[in-house]
Amino acid sequence: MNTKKPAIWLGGVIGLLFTLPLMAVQFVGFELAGLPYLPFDTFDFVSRNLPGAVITFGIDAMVEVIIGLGGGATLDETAKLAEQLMAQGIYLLIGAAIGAVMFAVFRRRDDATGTNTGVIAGLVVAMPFALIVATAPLAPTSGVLLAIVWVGLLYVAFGAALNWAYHRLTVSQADASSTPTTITTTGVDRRQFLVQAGGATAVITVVGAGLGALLRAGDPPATVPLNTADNIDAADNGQILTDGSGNPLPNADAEIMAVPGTRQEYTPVAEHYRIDILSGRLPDIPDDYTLPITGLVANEVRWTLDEIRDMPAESAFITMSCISNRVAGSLISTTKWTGVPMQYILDQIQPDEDAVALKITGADNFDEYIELDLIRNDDRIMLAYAFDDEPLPLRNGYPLRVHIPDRYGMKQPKWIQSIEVVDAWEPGYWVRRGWSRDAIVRATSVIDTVADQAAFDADGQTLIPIGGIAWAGERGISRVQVRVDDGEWQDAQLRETMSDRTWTIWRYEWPFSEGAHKFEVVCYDGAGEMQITDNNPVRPDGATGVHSVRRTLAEA
Ligand SMILES: Nc1nc2c(c(=O)[nH]1)N[C@H]1C(S)=C(S)[C@@H](COP(=O)(O)O)O[C@H]1N2
Ligand SMILES: [Mo]
Repeated sequence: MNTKKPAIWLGGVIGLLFTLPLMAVQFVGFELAGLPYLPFDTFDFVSRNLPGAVITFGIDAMVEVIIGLGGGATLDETAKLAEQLMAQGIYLLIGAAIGAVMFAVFRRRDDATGTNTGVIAGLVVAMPFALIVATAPLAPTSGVLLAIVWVGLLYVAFGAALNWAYHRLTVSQADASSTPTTITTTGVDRRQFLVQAGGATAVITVVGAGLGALLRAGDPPATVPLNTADNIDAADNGQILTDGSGNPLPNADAEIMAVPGTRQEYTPVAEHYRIDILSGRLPDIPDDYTLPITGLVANEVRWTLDEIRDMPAESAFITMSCISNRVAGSLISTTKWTGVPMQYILDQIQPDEDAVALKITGADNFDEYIELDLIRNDDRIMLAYAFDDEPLPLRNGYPLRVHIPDRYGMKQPKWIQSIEVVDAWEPGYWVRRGWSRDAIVRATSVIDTVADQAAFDADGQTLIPIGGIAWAGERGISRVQVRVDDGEWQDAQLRETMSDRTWTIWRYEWPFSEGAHKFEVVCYDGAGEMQITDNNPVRPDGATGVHSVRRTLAEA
């Protein structure tokens, strides 16, 4: 008998198609039993092992697309979404590639019974995924063994399904002289089969994704908003004036007020930006968490959280930014941090003579090194356990994280699992991927609002308040200037800051004129140095450039 074997590209189509329900089933297992969701694990694996630039480029491109589509989410939510979409897209493409390769194999090993080839192919494909699961920075909550068995079963089913499809797609050539012995279909049946397979796939995918989403909806929210409407004082232009415990913020009665529409000077904790290397899941921190500090020390310790909370504590109002924050981006936030000074920790553990740095490792295997000399020279560096007087939210690093003034977030490890005292500084997670070695923050200024709705009359002219933030890390802000339509730079008024480690809220009252306008802002740090006005991308040292806003304004 003469049969026409299905083309390899058909394997790609079927592989892609069948990967959808495979993902849906994984999603249900993920939500129900903490089994792996391979798109995220695979993506995390790839991004760990690929040069950082490739992934960053991909995510940046996705972020542009999502922002272009008009998502109202903040940039970090958008970035997470982009990451997750990319992860699933990549997994689908891998599925297509697997399908094509399997069809190529089936074409060569053309056995009539078939199923065994599919099962074996599935087992082979499962192996690299099992490796990814076994080496994932966050072990699946189901346990690694169960996870690997699950992945094996899924890919056996996948291989068998592909093999079955392969045989359904095998078309017998019109050959009157022989009786078909294999399952044969005609071209019309083939099309029908693809449509049916597509339909069945869609149903399983939708049901699975729906079920997974339902299970997820039952989870408690990751964070509870602490600053609610009752501590927002309308008289202060919608700004929060108290911390989470209801105490007035240090600058609550500052004379200069934020312009309406300026971001919250004190970020509600639930809105604090979040950036980390995990695309899917947050780490599980055990109830009986302890922090081991080991290595080149006289006193190795293993502290409970209660022991750490009983140590001499310090609180500070702190602005932190991600090095990936673009000019005017939302990856920058301010809250009150509480923790134990790292100098106190050093006193307790007594580093050896030849000790040089702390190697800090997170529950996600993120690592970062801090030189002991840096700690000895700066009593503000802290091992933090609270944001806004509450334990750190899990997304922001519960139970412990580090604060280092004047450095971007990449230097402030979250979810600290262990600290090792070592005899050499080494590049940490992001530094190894080509980002700044020291990650010193760069001065930045942003226009948050041109508040035409808050226009007012003074001395016979209409003034429109313009406002925003400026930040230069520990150097502070000495001056902010605004210019309109390439005119003269004009000094803005600076609101007193919450501390010498927070951003500065500024305001400028602009004499209104009708029409289309361009507004620009620059800042100067405490030493009088102007921010870098050239445009630099976020990578490798943090973004710079002048923020400008265009608005067309009409007489009220
Ligand atoms: N364990 C761990 N710590 C981490 C990271 C991470 O991926 N894992 N990301 C760093 C980066 S790049 C930033 S900007 C800050 C963000 O902290 P946040 O999510 O609380 O805003 O955490 C830092 N600490
Ligand atoms: Mo970051």
